[in-house]
Amino acid sequence: MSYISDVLEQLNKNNPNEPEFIQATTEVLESIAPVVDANPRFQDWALLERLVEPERVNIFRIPWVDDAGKTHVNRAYRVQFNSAIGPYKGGIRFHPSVNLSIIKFLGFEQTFKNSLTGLPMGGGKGGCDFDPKGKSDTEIMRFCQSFMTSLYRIIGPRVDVPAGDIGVGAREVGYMYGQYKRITGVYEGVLTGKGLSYGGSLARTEATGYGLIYLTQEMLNDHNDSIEGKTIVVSGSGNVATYAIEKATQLGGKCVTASDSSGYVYDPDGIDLDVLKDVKQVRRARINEYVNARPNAKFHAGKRVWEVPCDIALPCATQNELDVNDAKELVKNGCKVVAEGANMPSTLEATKVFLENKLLFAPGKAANAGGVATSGLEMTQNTQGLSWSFEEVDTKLCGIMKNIYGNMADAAKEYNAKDNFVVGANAAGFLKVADAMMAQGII
Ligand code: NDP
Ligand code: 2IT
Repeated sequence: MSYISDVLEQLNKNNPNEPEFIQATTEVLESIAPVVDANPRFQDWALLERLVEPERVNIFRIPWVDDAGKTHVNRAYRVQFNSAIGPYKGGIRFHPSVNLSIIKFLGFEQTFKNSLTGLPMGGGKGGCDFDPKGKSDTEIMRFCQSFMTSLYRIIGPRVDVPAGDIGVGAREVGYMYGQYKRITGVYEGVLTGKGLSYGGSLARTEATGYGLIYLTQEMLNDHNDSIEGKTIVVSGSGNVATYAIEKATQLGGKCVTASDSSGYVYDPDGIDLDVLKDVKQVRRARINEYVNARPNAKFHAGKRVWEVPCDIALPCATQNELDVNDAKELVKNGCKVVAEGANMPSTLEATKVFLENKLLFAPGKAANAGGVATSGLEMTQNTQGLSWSFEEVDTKLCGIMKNIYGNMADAAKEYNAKDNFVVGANAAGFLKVADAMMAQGII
């Protein structure tokens, strides 16, 4: 443990203004103590020191001109965190809160998540402090083109393969892909999450949300239970939340909430997906508009969903959206299962509350790995010049999520922490990366 504390101490000194990055690294390092203790060579070869230092951090400016002719400059990042087991792979986020700490934490998490999928993908993440809200379609396009004009020289299908994340969906990926192709003159699978007409994979849109529910169902089955008949509280109303609600509803669960940064809606009859998709995907409107079409539903301005009693909670919006008080309230109201669709939505203290109270808690790097796993399947289809059917991709996705659950449950048992899936996911994800890094020497 003293090796781990020393690394954490140095990490805190080296990254004083990066709270999210410190949070993510602390959670992982503290939970893998038994694995590290069993392998003294890791310390001899400074494995942990190398693991917490990104291989490369790129920071670049994005100038763009709005519809009124005014020039703006945003700051963008691409953190190429770890390429031990494959090319860098991970999404791009457009949100005003984006900074180096957030992109580093996401890249670090991505490294372990990608390892857990069993596919050969390293970890990376990118983003920009650009706010897409209220921008016209042509502004979004010009911004994406400018972003790619700076990004293209550091990415490639065997180098670094970006995808979507908060604020980046099919529309943005399309504009970025077009600009990459225009600059390089090469038609290749450099991005995932592409449209179906130009190399995208069926089921990639649904994959993160569906995968979250497949893993949750597997975890419940393993404990002689299921999603059927459960009341489910979901935060967010973007890509992950929408398809989590869709699959959970198909499996007989009742999802009663959806939210965005303005508040949440509670629908006692279960969220109506047609209405949610119309508000969020078609009209790109605020969540309060949901209640216009659903008279029994209520909008709660400025509130978070965790006050609503439920059996299962699915945080699917953003990091640190669920704090220690929210966790206590969920437990008090009888919640038994938490599965993270977002990346690091629970604070360290909230996670502790879940584990102490013996909830089934599936951490994001396992629970939301279905998105990047399906991105991996898109890469394979692009390389082979194939396009698989929805059922083929969905079946593979389901298999991957079951495997992830099995591997993290086994790892938890092996390290005497049965049903502690924080230990299980971190240990299982870490071991493959550590093995590859040790085999490749001190690089
Ligand atoms: P979207 O942009 O589609 O949706 C994001 C949702 O979260 C919106 O409802 C948004 O509300 C809300 N949100 C974002 N930031 C904040 C904030 N600071 N405070 C409150 N609400 C916020 O993103 P995704 O659904 O793709 O991503 C959601 C989460 O899932 C993220 O943590 C992402 O990293 C993670 N994830 C995504 C994957 C993917 O394939 N897309 C894969 C794995 C994980 P508003 O519109 O008001 O901002
Ligand atoms: O956080 C994530 O795993 C994603 N945003 C998806 C990454 C990807 O490469 O599909």
